[in-house]
Amino acid sequence: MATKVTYSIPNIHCPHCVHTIQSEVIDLPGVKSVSADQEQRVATIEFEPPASEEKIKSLLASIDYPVVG
Ligand SMILES: [Cu+2]
Repeated sequence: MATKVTYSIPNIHCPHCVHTIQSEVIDLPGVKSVSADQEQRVATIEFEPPASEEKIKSLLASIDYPVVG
């Protein structure tokens, strides 16, 4: 069963950030969709195992877009 979570990512500041986040996170096995928003600085990610919140947060931190909150 897929889970949909919206993460706050303050480092999002331009369309390039949106593109980078979307293209990196979608490559994680189990991730179904990624929608990043430049204005609100959030990314909504739909995923199922083997993806997990821990893996998604770890990936985002590794590409310099750490999740806050
Ligand atoms: Cu940017």
